[in-house]
Amino acid sequence: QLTAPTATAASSGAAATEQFRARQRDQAPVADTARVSALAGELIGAARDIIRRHKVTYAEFDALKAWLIQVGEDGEWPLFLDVWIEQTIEQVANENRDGTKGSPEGPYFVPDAPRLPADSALPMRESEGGVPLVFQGRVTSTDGTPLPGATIEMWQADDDGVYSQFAPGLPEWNLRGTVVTGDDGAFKVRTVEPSPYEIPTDGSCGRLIAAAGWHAWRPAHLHVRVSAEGHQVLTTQLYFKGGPHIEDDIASAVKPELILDPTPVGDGSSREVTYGLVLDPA
Ligand code: MBD
Ligand code: FE
Repeated sequence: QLTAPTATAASSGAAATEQFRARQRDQAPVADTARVSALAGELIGAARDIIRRHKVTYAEFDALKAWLIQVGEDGEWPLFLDVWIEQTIEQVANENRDGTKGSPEGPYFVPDAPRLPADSALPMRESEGGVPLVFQGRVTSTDGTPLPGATIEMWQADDDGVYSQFAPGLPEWNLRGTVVTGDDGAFKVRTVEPSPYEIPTDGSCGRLIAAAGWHAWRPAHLHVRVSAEGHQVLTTQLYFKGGPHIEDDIASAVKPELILDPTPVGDGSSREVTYGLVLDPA
């Protein structure tokens, strides 16, 4: 196990904010005036209701202002929104799909990870920590048709619970890759089991968690973003049966269908799991 310098809230937040901005830059506005008025109006109305119901004081209003300002300064808006809000956006976006269930993308996706053949290891360090894991299966359409040439973009935390490009001292593409499925839609990826993820305790999200007396943890998870011609992109996460915080994810994103139950291989020092990824036609 390698020891990396720890990620500060401000450094991982700045990287997440920059990643988001880079991908958002060319997006057209999505809402018309009437919809902006309805959404912003109801949001403001909901805040006013909370103030009345709880008799929010000036001291609390000022604490909120100071906190909101600091979230931006820490670059933690992507983290805050993806931890507490994205699960509901995902539910609404995917409510009519029949394929594999979705789960939030989160703040740590980076496009264009190295392309890898169907039977591959994710890029990792020579002495990468964590239990070695073989993650294998097939990408199919909802009617069962195998999807060769599909891409599975994978990213995950390492054994220290941190993501490359968002924590210092890691190779750029560590535990990130774009796996291309074979003729029969099959893939077989060698990686390591990630550790649970802790929201940085030294930033604004951490201060909220401490002030509210919550815990800061997400259960261990693998991220996948699966694309194939003629199909809707699937963004989801796969979790590990029985792992810490599988029942009390701070991001409320675990679904029973997304829980892996890997079996020990050989002397039990590594594990493997087979899981099918099913895409809805476009
Ligand atoms: C993560 O690693 C993550 O996957 C989500 C959804 C939110 C915060 C951190
Ligand atoms: Fe994550």
